[in-house]
Amino acid sequence: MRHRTAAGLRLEQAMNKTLLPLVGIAAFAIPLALPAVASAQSSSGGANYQATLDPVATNMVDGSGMATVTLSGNQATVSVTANQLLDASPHAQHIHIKGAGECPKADAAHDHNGHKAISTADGQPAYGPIGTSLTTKGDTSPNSALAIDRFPSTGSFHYTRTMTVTPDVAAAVRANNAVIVVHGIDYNHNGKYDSVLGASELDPKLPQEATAPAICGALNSMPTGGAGTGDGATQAAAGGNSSDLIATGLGAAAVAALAGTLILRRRNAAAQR
Ligand SMILES: [Cu+2]
Repeated sequence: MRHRTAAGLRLEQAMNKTLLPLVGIAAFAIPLALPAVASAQSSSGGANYQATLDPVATNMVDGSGMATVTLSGNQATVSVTANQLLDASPHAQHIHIKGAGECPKADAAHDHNGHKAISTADGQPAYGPIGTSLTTKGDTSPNSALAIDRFPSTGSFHYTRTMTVTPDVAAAVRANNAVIVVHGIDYNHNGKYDSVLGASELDPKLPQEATAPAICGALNSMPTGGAGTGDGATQAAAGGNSSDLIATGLGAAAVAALAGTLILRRRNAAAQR
């Protein structure tokens, strides 16, 4: 019988850790009154940026949304409102930077399993790689790009979170070169992520629909004292609706299955590091 190596032990510990999010997802089925995601805080003194989130061309999205960022130093309060995306399905969302600072146009589409669509990779020349993962809790780095158990999982949601972003993300926002992208589409409108577009290039175990960009908008600075986003009233309203983030137990099993494959992917990714 072999002794456990230190590396083997670490892997075991890592695997145990990755099981925990599944427990959390099971809890989604229970309508808990969770505290608001956003803590009450004043955003006075920060610079405001706003993006209108429009459907990504060719991806058969009916939804829409709005995002605001209030930036003070490297502290960002990010709010995302999304409407009419695929319900009961996780929607990864990020601040993308270092691209062209815009959303992909129809000519970015490629053939995916016989259908013209824009995958996350197809959109990268336009919006660039991930700078910040807009998770509901925990890590916000690109490592959490597909941390599906920590993203909104309803078709319509209000998200607000204050986080510290990296200096390059803060710089990109100030340079109007940052883009908000919410992912997860239902290309064939059958009510679920499936393989109509084949597999995601981010992870062949995931359907392309789960990771393709759904709505997108470039952040642009707003005049000080402009539309009034990011003020106390808006914050409170967004926080009050934050139960949308964890609302609905519908499809919890599907989410758990998806999260399982994502966890596998993360485990594999970790093993490759
Ligand atoms: Cu993204």
